[in-house]
Formats: sequence, C-alpha cells, structure tokens
Amino acid sequence: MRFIDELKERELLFDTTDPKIGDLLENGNITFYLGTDPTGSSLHVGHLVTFLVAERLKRMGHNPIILVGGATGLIGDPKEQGERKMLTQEVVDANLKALKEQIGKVFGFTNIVNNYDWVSKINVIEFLRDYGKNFNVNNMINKETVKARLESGISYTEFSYQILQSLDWLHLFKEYNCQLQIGGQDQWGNITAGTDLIRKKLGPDKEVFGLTIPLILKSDGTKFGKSEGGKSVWLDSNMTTPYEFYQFWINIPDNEVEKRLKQFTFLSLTEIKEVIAKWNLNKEERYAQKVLAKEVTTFVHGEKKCEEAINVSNALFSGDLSKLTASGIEMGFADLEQVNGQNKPLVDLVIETKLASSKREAREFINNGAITINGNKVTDLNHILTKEEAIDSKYVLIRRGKKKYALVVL
Ligand code: 383
Repeated sequence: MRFIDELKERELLFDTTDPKIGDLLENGNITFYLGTDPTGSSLHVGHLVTFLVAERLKRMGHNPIILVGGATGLIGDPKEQGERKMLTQEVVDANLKALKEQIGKVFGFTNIVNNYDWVSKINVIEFLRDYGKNFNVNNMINKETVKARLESGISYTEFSYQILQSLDWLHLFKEYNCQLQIGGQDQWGNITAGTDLIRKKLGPDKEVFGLTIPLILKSDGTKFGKSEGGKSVWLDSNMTTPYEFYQFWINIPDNEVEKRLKQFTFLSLTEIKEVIAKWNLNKEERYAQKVLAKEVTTFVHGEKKCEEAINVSNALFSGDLSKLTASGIEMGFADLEQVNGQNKPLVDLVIETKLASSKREAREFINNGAITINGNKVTDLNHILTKEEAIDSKYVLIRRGKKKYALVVL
C-alpha cells in the first residue's frame, strides 16, 4: 500500500495542496517540517497525532525538521474564541527550552529549529517590503481562522501571524530545501499562505506541498485529549503521570478504539485487525484498549515506566497492593495529599486523612473492618504505622471501602 493511502486508511489525512505529494512520499528522502508554538511547557495528546505523522514520515526515510516557534509564540496564532493572552518573553523562553528537550527525548528528532533566530533579525521596513507586499489582505481575511474572528475582532498582531509562518517556510525552503509542511487541519490557512509566498518569491515552478491531518474528535464530537476529570493529558510525566496517561488510553470507548489504534500506534493494519478480532471475542476484557494504552505509553514514556503504570493499574483495579513500589504510588496517587503518619494512632489518622469525619465514625469504620492498610485489614484503633509495613519503607495506603484511598508518608 502506498504511504499516502496508508495515511488515509489510518484516518490521518485531511487534505493536501497537490495530489502529486503521494508519489513524492513514495520515493523517500524529502525534507519536511512541522511547527509548534511554545504556549506551554509540554506537548499534550492533541499535539501527539501530528508528531506521530512526522515520525511515520521519518520511518519512511524522509527528513524531519521540527520548528519551535520562539517568535510566533510571542505573537499568537489566532484561535476561534478570541485574542490569546500574550506570553512574556521569559515564559516563551522557558517553554521553548522544555519543549525542545521533550521533543528530542520522546521522538528522537534531532533537527529542531527556532524561528526566533531568523524572524528577530527582520526589521519592520524589510517585513513590510519583502514579505507584506506579497500578501493580499482580501486573501488573508478569507483564511478560516481570521474569518472566524472578523466579527468579534482580531488584533493586527494576530492577523499578521500567517505572514510569519509563511516566511518560516520560505527560510526553511531556501536553507534546507524543505518541500513539505505538515500540520493539523487548523493549519491549512497558514500552510497555503506559505506555498503562495514561496512561489511568489522564488517562482511558480517551485515544488512545495502542504499536508494536513484531521483534528481528532471524540465520537460525541467534542475535542479529544482530556481525561475524565476534564484535565489535559500532557506528555510531561510531571504534569500527567505515566499512570494517568495509561489510564487515559485504557478508558477509550469501544466505538473509538480501532481508530485510535490506527492513528496513534505503529502496529501494522494487519496487526490491528488481529487485535480487533481478539478483542471482539470478549470486549469486557478491554484487550484492544490494553494494547493501545501499552503501545502509546511505551512510545511516550518508555518500557519501564509503562510497565510500572500497568502494575499500578492492575493493583488498584484488583485491590492487591502488595506489588506496588514507591514510584508506582507516586505515579498512581500524584493527586492525593500526602499526610505524615509518624506516631499517630490509626483512629486519628483516619480522621486526618478525611476518610472519616468524626472520631465516632472513624472507630466504627475500623471496628467494622472497612479500613485496610496496604490492602490488609487492621482493627486495632491504636495501631501505629511502622516502616516495616510501609511500601519501600515510605508509603502507606489507607483504604476505606472499595475505592477511597488516603496516602500516608512515614
Ligand atoms: C509556527 C510556526 C511555523 C509553523 C507552525 C507553527 C505553529 C502553528 C500552531 N500549531 C499548533 C500549536 O502550536 O499553532 N501555527 O499548538 C498545533 N501544532 C500541531 C498541529 C496542530 C496545531 O503544534 O493541529 C496540533 O498540533 O499542527 O494546532 O512556521
């Protein structure tokens, strides 16, 4: 199957500027770029699919350039819901540094460029004469992202954004013969502005191509990439632990899982068919979700962290906490407040951890056997926790009933 058809089959192709790109991608070794703005210190699941397409192209023998927008991050790509909050130079710089590191670590991309390096050297007269003159305001207004803002208003700053993204590509085309820009569906206007600029400046015969990837939506039409609590799912393990990341994928609903396997994993289409066939025998076991979660978590966090995440998931699901480690607990209970448990009778700790609201209630829970310590029932009201019973001599999980956990540190 041709690479471009495989992209289609995987629901990873939204549009191209020219169908000829299909042939070009078959014959290897073209240079392409994908840009991202340092609006945060980490990529999230919403970015992931585009970066995975870059990875797929790389595996086909093409040469990726990842652009992190040190300049464009200071300007702001217009979004539908109104003007972006301007970020300070310090925030943009810190985000940029973090993103570069993450992109190198997760994807192994080595050619990472920053458009601040060339954009900051252009003065305003040059900007208006060399670039602005090639942009027709009527066309600029007709770009989706700008059009959507005409009524509510758009600053001149954000309006100019497409010029910057276009001149980036011109720069990369001249510097590296970068013939292709990829991006999400939302980048179509910026990408086509770039092909226009390159042809105006360098001649209509210049072979440049744009390829966009569909915006990933959940089956109910809402945006993909938030956890059940509505939090964004980040690639940075300090923002979303590998356990939470794994949980996000395990919870993908049945009617989306095949599509996500195609979009987010490097399993072949045949392998995915086999996974789906096996899953169909007993959907309750969530085999397809487990494969998906394992593949994506391993790609982003590595084998070891993924294995830990699976262990924590299994332990919490089954209630058997004996196999947990301290770092597994830190992953699985990142959101729980840590209560100091030294020299405190159990009955007091149960109150302090808010597992009970009064001493009477705490006594009742303990006497009834509703309280477990690292999975073991304890009925002694005055039990004092020891390092010996703690996980890795450090953590104790007190559980009330089936699901309510509190985390105690010794
Ligand atoms: C900046 C300068 C360039 C080329 C691209 C850019 C960034 C681009 C943008 N991209 C998004 C972002 O930064 O705003 N103007 O958050 C997202 N991308 C990718 C993909 C996506 C887009 O990073 O659709 C989702 O992840 O293109 O929204 O010279």
